[in-house]
Amino acid sequence: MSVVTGEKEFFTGINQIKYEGRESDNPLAFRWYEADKVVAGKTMKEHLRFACAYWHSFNGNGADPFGAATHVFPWDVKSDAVERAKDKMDASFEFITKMDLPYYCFHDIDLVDYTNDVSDNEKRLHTLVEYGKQKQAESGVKLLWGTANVFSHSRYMNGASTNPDFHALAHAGAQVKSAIDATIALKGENYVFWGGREGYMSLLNTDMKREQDHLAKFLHTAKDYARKQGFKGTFFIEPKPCEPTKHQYDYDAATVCGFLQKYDLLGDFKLNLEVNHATLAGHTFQHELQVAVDNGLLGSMDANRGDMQNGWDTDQFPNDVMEVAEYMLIILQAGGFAGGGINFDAKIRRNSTDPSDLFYAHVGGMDVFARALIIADNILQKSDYKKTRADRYNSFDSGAGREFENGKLSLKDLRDYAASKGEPARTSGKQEYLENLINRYI
Ligand code: XLS
Ligand code: NI
Ligand code: NI
Repeated sequence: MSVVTGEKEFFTGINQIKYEGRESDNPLAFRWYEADKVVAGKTMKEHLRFACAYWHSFNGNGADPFGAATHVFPWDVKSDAVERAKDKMDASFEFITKMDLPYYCFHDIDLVDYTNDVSDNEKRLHTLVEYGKQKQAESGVKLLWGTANVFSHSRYMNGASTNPDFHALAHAGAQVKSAIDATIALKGENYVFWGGREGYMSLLNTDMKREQDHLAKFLHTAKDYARKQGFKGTFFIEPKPCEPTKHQYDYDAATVCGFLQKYDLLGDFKLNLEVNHATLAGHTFQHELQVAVDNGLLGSMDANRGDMQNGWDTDQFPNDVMEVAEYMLIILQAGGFAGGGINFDAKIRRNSTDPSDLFYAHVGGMDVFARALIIADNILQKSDYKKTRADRYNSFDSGAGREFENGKLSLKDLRDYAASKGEPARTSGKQEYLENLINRYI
């Protein structure tokens, strides 16, 4: 990959970020992420498949419900929307290539501002897609996934595909159609549905069954269109329990697995799991990963972290080595992502106002995952972690336990076994032992 700048360089004074190793004290260098280093049979780049989230990095301006923008972007000055969008794309490819990120992800309206004119929006997006093709060709950067933002516009205040007004649903269809077209044109490897408004604020005014039927019908309609256009990638559903709705239908991994099965969407759809969404649902991210793996649905992940002391989607950059090591243990044992990667759906803080802050954030996130990959690989290769867990179940490996697993024992057989064997021995779950084992490999 080579650094790609447009006519103007936006992140002046910051060069290509390189691997300098553990001893480096350069804050703009990797200490762990070495793209071509082979770990567990693949390079770090192939395992981790990092992506930059266009919306947080190049649109998110630091505004919050209590205050105006604090991030003033030099690419956001021209008055013409398309020219402004091209500057933003120049800045984004400059950043992505300087960071050595192999992928990016976007919503339709991240690339270029939309108006209320459907045909004009299609034209605008098409222009940026053509520009993006050139940028991708020059840099080698690829599109991990595209999506449509069908939650910000006021017409979606009652939902997009679950809106009680069919007219609003049709607008969501128009946006998803052109976002799918853009994703295909840019050789996007996957397409994401995050249903931010697909849920309810009050059950008093909501026909939940009808809305969920509409959501499923909409997903089928979109999938059929994309397949007809030749899209070969995977569709991902991104679960989140709430925010902005009180209750989002794609609540968590287990809920979405049931939904996909009920509505006959397995086969085309997998999961894009996000750390901060798991914690909002009252789960660890490890739990969400394991649910997806156990159902054969681990597609991709949005990397970030929440805040222990508050309860919303703060989307901070990941930095906890022990926790991320536990994610990587699950991901490695599962054989990696099905088509997806690690998208930094994370934003720098409102008061992080230096251009270098975006670099520090990604350096930290990439390093913590690279380090976690090495730790997880060491644990799997060198320790008795897997054996300790498997041994807990060894009473099912032979004899009556095995017969039970094979469906050969009746309830009466269980009773007779219990009666003849007396009390079971107490067997330790060894939780503290395993917790210490992770720390030992850090
Ligand atoms: C919001 C979601 C969103 C999706 C893409 O909470 O994480 O950013 O990833 O629409
Ligand atoms: Ni996300
Ligand atoms: Ni999120």
